[in-house]
Amino acid sequence: MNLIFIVGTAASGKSNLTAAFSRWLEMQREDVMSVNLDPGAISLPYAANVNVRDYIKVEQVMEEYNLGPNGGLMVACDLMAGVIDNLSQDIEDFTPDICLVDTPGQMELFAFRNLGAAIAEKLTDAEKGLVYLFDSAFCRDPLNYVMNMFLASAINTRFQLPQFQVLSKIDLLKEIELEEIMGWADDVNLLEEAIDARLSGMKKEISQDMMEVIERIGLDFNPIPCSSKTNDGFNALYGELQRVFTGGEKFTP
Ligand SMILES: Nc1nc2c(ncn2[C@@H]2O[C@H](COP(=O)(O)OP(=O)(O)OP(=O)(O)O)[C@@H](O)[C@H]2O)c(=O)[nH]1
Ligand SMILES: [Mg+2]
Repeated sequence: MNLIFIVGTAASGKSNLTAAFSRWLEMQREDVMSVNLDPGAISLPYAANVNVRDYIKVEQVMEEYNLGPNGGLMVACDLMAGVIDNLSQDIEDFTPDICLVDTPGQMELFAFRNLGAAIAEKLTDAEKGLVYLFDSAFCRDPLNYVMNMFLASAINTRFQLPQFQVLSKIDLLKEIELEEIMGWADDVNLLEEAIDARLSGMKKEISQDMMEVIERIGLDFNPIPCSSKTNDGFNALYGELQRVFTGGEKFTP
């Protein structure tokens, strides 16, 4: 079994990717299941086979501890540590060949505290990977693109898993915008030129400094352009997952 965590900033398209890509994988006759690890996801665009909300619901935590939405989500995420065994058992009951794991909306709660990496380690013994979403809605601006590279690098440092980058929601981009962003991914000089031409002052300096740090971390950036509305890019994402995990074979023989 392979377990793929879907991670990204708030509203970057994690849940919709989990929904659309798992449906798409089913059509490729893969034995796929979806797991929701977001205790705050009151409605989901897919029927989760395993759901943390069977054990912890953010609205109950808010009421019980008298907290607002963010405090509630923080405590709910902390409580998740106590139900990992239940979730592991639930996943084991299904034993699919590939398992997509949707993660909490507030990425920092999951990824930048010990919780995320601990869950990733303890949830199953399966081989794991991570998809990091670059939200197209923000990536037109080179500063935001660089910030996403930085976050992706931080996630990589934290989780130490094979990591795939996806540029999400590409149906929202004009052809020319998509070409420009993919150009930045192909050739760092083009990104540096865009930073130089389109940013000024602090924004420019920060982008340049972050680029240096990102280069030092050395993560490879080839975001796969995808859309959960049109299923664009799913074939390429599937190909990359297969290349890394199965040597190019299907997950379900
Ligand atoms: N056009 C378009 N919209 C998308 C796509 N994927 C997600 N969205 C929209 O983006 C918003 C957020 O999508 P979600 O899938 O809920 O994102 P998320 O990362 O799970 O969000 P949180 O869990 O709340 O952080 C919703 O309004 C979706 O309809 C896409 O591929 N194309
Ligand atoms: Mg979500």
